[in-house]
Formats: sequence, structure tokens, C-alpha cells
Amino acid sequence: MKKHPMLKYLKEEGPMGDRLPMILCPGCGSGQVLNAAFHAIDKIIEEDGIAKENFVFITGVGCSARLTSHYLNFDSGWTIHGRTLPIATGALLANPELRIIVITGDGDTGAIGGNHFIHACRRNIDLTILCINNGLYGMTGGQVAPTTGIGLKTSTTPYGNTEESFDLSKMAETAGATYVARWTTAHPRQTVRAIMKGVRKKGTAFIEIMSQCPVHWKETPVDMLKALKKNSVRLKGDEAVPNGKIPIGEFCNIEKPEWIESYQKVIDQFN
Ligand SMILES: Cc1ncc(C[n+]2csc(CCOP(=O)(O)OP(=O)(O)O)c2C)c(N)n1
Ligand code: SF4
Ligand SMILES: [Mg+2]
Repeated sequence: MKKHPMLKYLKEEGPMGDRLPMILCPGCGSGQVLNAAFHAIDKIIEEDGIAKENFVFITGVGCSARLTSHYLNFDSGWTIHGRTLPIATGALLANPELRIIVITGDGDTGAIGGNHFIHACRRNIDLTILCINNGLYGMTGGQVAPTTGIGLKTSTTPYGNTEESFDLSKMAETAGATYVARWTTAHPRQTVRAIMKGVRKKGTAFIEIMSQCPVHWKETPVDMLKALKKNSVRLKGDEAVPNGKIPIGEFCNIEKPEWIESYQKVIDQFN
């Protein structure tokens, strides 16, 4: 049987023996995001001649964060909930040649790690952040997150969420990231292209991928994917977001000094 071309990027053995099946529930969107990341890296290795050894994955804690040292045939760090970005920054300071891919969840980024998130974007640190936004805390039982839509029922909001939610992409752009895009798991090709652009961007690239958690949203993966496709919209100019729709596309792609390079210039004055 022909092997999946991306299997080369998975370890021969995972925590439960054979690398597949992964620990993720069947139909979870996180596996699709990992597949997109592998395709993007594969192309960059081929087209830009960057060695595989230069790619490092850093994750925090959450379902999304399981996409790391357990399975990946890359150097990687499975770190602390919410602290992915400081740890990724430390790794990059130690070796600025690295291409660091951070895989994080909406809770990891927008709740416990919110402050690290805005300051990484403000500093414009050369990281590619893939934020898997399933609209809740998947790993711990489907609790409400800062990204949960208003009125939605979760395990901790059985009568409907009463809080306004964060727009993580808007936050990244406002805080200073140089590449920001949002796609969904129903947009695999666009996601691959966005990840490639993010990795090639010298600065903070934030790519938000709206994803399905069929277990806690209690829907089938197929219905959730159809809904992601149907409910996402590409806006033109200042067009208002139609009610209930998710804006998708590339929101920001600019050039400005990257912090580790700027910091190195200060150090170089004394060498
Ligand atoms: C310091 C700390 N606080 C809380 C937790 C419990 N915890 C683990 S994962 C998680 C939420 C994960 O949600 P998200 O980042 O959206 O990832 P998902 O599981 O949805 O992919 C929480 C609160 C923890 N592990 N560490
Ligand atoms: S609980 Fe949800 S987010 Fe977590 S692995 Fe299962 S489907 Fe994916
Ligand atoms: Mg989540």
C-alpha cells in the first residue's frame, strides 16, 4: 500500500506504540492542521533548501498541544499551558537560525497565555504561530474559552455563554504581528499557503485555523466542516462582517524590524 507522503515527518512510535492512531479523537481538526504544517514545511525544505533540522515545534498544553514530541520526527518542546511563546522566544534567542513553529490552542493563546501573545506580537519575534481555534477548552472537558461565541452552550455555560469573545487575529494584528491570516480546516490549501508565508516572514506570523471539536460541540466532523465552509466569508475592504459569519483570509502582511535582529545589533556594538 502507498504510504501517506507526510508519514516521514512522524516518529516510528508514539506514546502508545505505533505512531497511528494518534491520541486525538477521530475527526478532530488538529490532525488536519498538522498535515497542513507538514505540507508547508515539506515545500519550504524543497524550495528554499532549509534543512529539516532547522525546524522546531513548540507547543503548550491542550489537545492541539499534543502535536509535538510524542509524534513528531522534528526537534520539539511540549511545554507549559500558556507559556509556549516565552519558551519559543528563548529557543530562538539561543539559535536565531531556527524556524520555530508554535502550535497552540485558543485557550493557550487567548486565556492563560494572552499577555505573552500580545507581547510576542508587539516585539515581532520571528515565530510562526498556528493557533487551532476550536472555540473551547477541548482537553479539559469542553469548557467556555475567551473565543467561545456569545450564546453558545458549553460544559460550563449550559444556559449559553454571556461573554463577548476575542478576535485573536485582530488582536495579533493590532499588537504588531507582521503576518496574520485566518482560515479553517475546510480550507486546507489556503492554510498550507498561509503557513508557508508565515515561515518565510521575518517576524511574528499568526495563523488562526478555525477547527472542529466534534466531541464537545456534539456534532459530526463532516457537519462541522460543512458549517465552517458555509459560515466563513472573505470580506472586501471595510465591509462589515455579516451576522454569524467568520471573516477569513490574509489580514496583514507587512515588513518591519524583527526583535531578535534588532537586539543583536545592540550586542554587536560591544563586540
Ligand atoms: C497552568 C495550567 N492551568 C490549567 C491547566 C488545565 N488545562 C489544560 S489544557 C487547558 C485548556 C486547553 O484549551 P485550548 O488551549 O483551547 O486547547 P484545546 O484542548 O482546545 O486544543 C487547560 C485549562 C493546565 N494544564 N495548566
Ligand atoms: S476533545 Fe475535541 S479538540 Fe480534543 S482531541 Fe477530541 S475532538 Fe479534538
Ligand atoms: Mg481550544
